[in-house]
Amino acid sequence: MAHINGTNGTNSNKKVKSTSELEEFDAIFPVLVENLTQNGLKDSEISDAITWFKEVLEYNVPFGKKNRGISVVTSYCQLVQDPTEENLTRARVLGWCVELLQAFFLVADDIMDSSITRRGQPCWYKLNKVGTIAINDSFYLESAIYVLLKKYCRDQPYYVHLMELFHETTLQTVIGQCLDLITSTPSDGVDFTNYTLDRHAAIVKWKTAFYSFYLPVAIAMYMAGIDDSEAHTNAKRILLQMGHFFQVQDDYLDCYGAPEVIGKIGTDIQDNKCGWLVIQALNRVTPEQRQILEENYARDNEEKIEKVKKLYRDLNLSQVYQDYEEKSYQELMNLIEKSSGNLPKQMFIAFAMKIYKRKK
Ligand code: GPP
Ligand code: MG
Ligand code: MG
Ligand code: MG
Repeated sequence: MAHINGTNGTNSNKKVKSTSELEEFDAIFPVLVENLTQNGLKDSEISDAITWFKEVLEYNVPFGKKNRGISVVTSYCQLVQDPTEENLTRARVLGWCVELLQAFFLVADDIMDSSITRRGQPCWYKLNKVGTIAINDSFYLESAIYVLLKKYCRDQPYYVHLMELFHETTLQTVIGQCLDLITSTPSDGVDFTNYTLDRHAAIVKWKTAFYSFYLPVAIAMYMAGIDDSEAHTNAKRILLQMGHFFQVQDDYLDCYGAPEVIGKIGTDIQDNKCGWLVIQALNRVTPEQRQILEENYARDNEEKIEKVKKLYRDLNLSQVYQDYEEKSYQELMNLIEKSSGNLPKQMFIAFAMKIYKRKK
């Protein structure tokens, strides 16, 4: 896929270039931490809690790839010629709001998935001093979004759009997480009946695609004054398809990614997840191989996990994935060509460039 390498996907005439944007973006994080904590730290009644929250923010928010957050800024710059410094700062703050939403989800998701590491460090709930306090901390991370939204955007005409968008996106993600969890929690033993591509498509659309792909671009569109439903429907169609591919890739990397590169240790096999790999396996197994899956999937036991991975190797799922990635890229480019309407194709292509052929 040489054609998708060698370009940063941004328009060089625009004010923001992706290389320096990460630095600009990172530079305002300490300012936001200061905003979120300065008043509370001065109030002796609650200062212990706010000191704790400062650590929650610093441990859980800034160490990801930040593709979602930065996409708010790069998309905004694709939609608006010569943005003012003030609006660029606003776009960066809103990008950090998306990163706060992501941190809220991840802190909670790691508890639900019994995960061990995240972004190259122990999951927050795994720290001795944290444990189930992490549940409360995830609520704090969510609340912080609305503090920043109010502080930076309450006078803007799109304030209510953004507030509704964050609320709706949170509900969509909670629905997706519920589908993910109840599909992987059978009432009686391992039961692959519901492990279909249709169920998988529903899980990934709701738990990942809305918040990871539609949300950042929709924020940029509202900031740019684009609020007509046709434009949002077009953008959503493209971005949900991108999000679908992204979560297939996340499922693939859960098994095939190197933990030191992806920053997390996969848990999908022992967690009985309705992931893309097990569905591909189920579609290819002989009756004997299906029995191996039934006896070894969903068990928190290294030898059993290894047997599932060996079966995936025997079925050559790695190649199945490479073929899927190539095909999915072509389909996405066709969809962008066909469905962008009045929106700049480059805005979508730039986002796609960040995820295809990623290793982490
Ligand atoms: C990714 O699933 C989905 C989320 C992080 C959304 C969580 C939603 C909540 C309402 C808490 P995943 O478990 O495959 O992600 P990862 O592989 O990063 O753990
Ligand atoms: Mg998880
Ligand atoms: Mg999960
Ligand atoms: Mg995963």
